[in-house]
Amino acid sequence: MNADAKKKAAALAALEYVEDGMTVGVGTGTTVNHFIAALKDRRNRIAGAVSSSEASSRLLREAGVEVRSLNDTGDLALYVDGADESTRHLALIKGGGGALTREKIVAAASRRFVCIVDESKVVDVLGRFPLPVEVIPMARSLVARKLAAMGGRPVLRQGFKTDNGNEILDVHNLRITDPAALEAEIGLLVGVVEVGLFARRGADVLLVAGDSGVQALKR
Ligand code: A5P
Repeated sequence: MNADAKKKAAALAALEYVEDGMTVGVGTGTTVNHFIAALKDRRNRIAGAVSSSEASSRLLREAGVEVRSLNDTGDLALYVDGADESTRHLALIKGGGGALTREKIVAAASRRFVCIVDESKVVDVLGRFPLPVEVIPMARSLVARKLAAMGGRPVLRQGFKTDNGNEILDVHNLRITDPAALEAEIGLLVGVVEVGLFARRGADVLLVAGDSGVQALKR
């Protein structure tokens, strides 16, 4: 099975968590795009979706799924999203697609976070994937210096603006042995909007697709 087929298998396995009448939190990325495509057949059985990005909103609307505002829905029963890396303890790096802030908001508002990945994303220690940090543009250099002082090598994502009009620093060379502590430390830097570590509120279920099928890891 190639990587995309594994992503699709993980996405289809997440359908099991979708119940009739739900408003589903929907993430961003190539794995979630398979989930959105599969939601098309369920569009008349769910109340709609809260989306974590303009890109996913567009795809949801094309699939006939109503995109709702989180301010109107209140808490969500379910959030489905991918990740760039996950530990077996379900701490994640996200934000490769730049949607980390809205993703973290939807995750915080959801009672169950089902994360869908292919097996290549599961790691022992987070940090091989550069850690995305969304910053207010005027604070970019200030935050970059602080991240460098923490031992990282921040690189500005060239030509990229988030849906919130901000910039992304991708931080290389981190070996993240305490994800919750680093999430808190970076989150407190002035000028940081969000950091793509999802450890304090990690996934509740990790659906990992490999050659032999989809395995569910639970928190
Ligand atoms: C988007 O900002 C990210 O958090 C994605 O969820 C993550 O990058 C996974 O993307 P893929 O499913 O495309 O690998």
